[in-house]
Amino acid sequence: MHVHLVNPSDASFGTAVITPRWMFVLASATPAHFGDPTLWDETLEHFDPLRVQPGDTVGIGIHTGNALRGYEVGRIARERGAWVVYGGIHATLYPEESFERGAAHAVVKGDGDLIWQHALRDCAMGTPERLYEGGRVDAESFVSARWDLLPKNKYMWASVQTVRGCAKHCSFCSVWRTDGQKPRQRSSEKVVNEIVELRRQGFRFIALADDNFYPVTLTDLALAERQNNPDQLRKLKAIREERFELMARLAELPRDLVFFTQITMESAEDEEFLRAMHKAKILGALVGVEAVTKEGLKAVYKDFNLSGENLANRLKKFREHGIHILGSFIFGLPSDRPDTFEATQLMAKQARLTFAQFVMLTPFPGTVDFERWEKSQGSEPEAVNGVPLTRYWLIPHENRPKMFMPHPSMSSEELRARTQTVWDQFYSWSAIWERSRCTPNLRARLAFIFVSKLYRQMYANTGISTDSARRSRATSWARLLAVPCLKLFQGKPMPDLAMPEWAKTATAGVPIAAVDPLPVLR
Ligand code: B12
Ligand code: SF4
Repeated sequence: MHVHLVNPSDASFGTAVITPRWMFVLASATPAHFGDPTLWDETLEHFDPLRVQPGDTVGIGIHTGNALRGYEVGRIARERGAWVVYGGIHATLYPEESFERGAAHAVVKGDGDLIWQHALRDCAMGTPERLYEGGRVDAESFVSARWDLLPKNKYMWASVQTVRGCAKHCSFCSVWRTDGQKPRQRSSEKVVNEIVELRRQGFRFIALADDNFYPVTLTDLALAERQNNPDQLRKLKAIREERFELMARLAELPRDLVFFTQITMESAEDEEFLRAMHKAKILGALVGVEAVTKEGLKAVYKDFNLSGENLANRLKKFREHGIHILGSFIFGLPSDRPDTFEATQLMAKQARLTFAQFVMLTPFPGTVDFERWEKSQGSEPEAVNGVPLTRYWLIPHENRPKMFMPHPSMSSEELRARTQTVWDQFYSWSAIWERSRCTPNLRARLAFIFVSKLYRQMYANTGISTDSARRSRATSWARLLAVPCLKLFQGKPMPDLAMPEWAKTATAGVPIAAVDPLPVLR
């Protein structure tokens, strides 16, 4: 039985920005006797059904945005006689859909690290179960990725996870419900092992695919102290210490590495943490700013963010410590008014954000927003092509509405057009040129300009544009831009880079095929 893993995508760019980590983790979780799985990342090229033989297993990872294409791949694979297994956040939330729409034989819910080998064993025996509960795996059992299976010269950034889970509870986000509110931190040995392996291959830029890199805030510590709760305080301090230990170890790695993570804004008040981040070469972070007004923040349960002048000052703190921010903003909140768009654009400028994304409020399954919205649609929601709006991800892209939650004063088209204008303003040539001053040399400046344009093409035009001609033009542009970007991000491979002495003893980086925790299954 041969194993195939498919990361579905409608648009293939030939080159991708970030490695889809789950594929390389599941490849590692595939027992050795099945051989190396074939990896199909459709953001690079489409899955070729002719390579699938009867009796093979095809594992498909879906999030809400690519579920429809994933189901198509599943149906094709089943027609070829393969066992079809789904996993990923969307399959976890809607397992039945994979059977109804995607011709699934089985669905894995939750983390695939440990359960995947059971599913494969059962497929090989011709008796897959319907559902496998992967649950939330302990941090020590997270499987390290198989970077030896990476296709050459295809990805700009690799992705390594350091922590899963987030203690917050934002209304538009499912992470705290699916990954849990308790941070599960990987050991620094395992993280560093993966990074060394990637740097050997020539990767200089690595995204830390974390839910929230700052799991314990100064406020959390102060609260535990005020509540006179020594147990809690000790636990929180231990988590914080582990973060510092990881950052100290990242700091020892080659100087040309650059890391990027996702973090909450509260970290900006923690100067010790910011200094450690900079030393660790974590030079970029996505910060969910979401809204620039108090009302907007309240609406998304993100009151821990600041608004107004304080917001700009806090965000500037990152820049003062040499950390570049990709600010993420949401448009379409009930409190938004026509002047919110301009105010947001100005704030992004004032706060010296290096990059920004402006997304339209989307009710993602598994979130508080989704539940509220689904309820508000009643038992007979409006339908498009026979698909209820509350299952919008099943509506083909060309007919799928761009906004789902009606705004009290602006039409969907007005919101979309205003959002597009903000993207256009933030990523105009003159604005990019101005921001590119932050780079140290000409090569870096060029990289900055290319990446800014690429980011805009990939996310703004393909994401929020309703017009299919514009979408396909944007895809062609993104394809063209991606090639020079890739070259600018690559470093010279360092095949002889040594693993730090302290990390050598760990089994990190060794695929599960070699350290199978359940050898009895072989
Ligand atoms: C890093 C990250 C990104 C990065 C990198 C994405 C990439 N190409 O890898 C960036 C910043 C680019 C990004 C962008 C976006 N992201 Co994102 N991202 C994440 C994050 C934080 C971690 C993903 C990750 O790599 N995890 C590590 C791997 C190992 O874990 P995993 O993917 O969960 O896989 C495990 C299991 O799910 C399972 N599994 C997965 N697939 C399969 C398949 C099979 C067959 C099996 C058996 C098991 C299995 O096993 C794996 C190992 O345990 C997640 C949050 C999260 N906790 O999932 C959000 C998340 C996936 N993103 C999300 C969203 C919404 C987006 C955006 C749409 C945001 C936006 N508005 O622009 C874009 C979409 C981009 C795209 N088209 O993919 C949502 C998805 C919600 C949903 N219901 O679909 C999440 C869950 C966060 C959230 N806010 O709720 N993202
Ligand atoms: S949006 Fe960020 S801070 Fe909020 S719950 Fe999700 S991961 Fe945590």
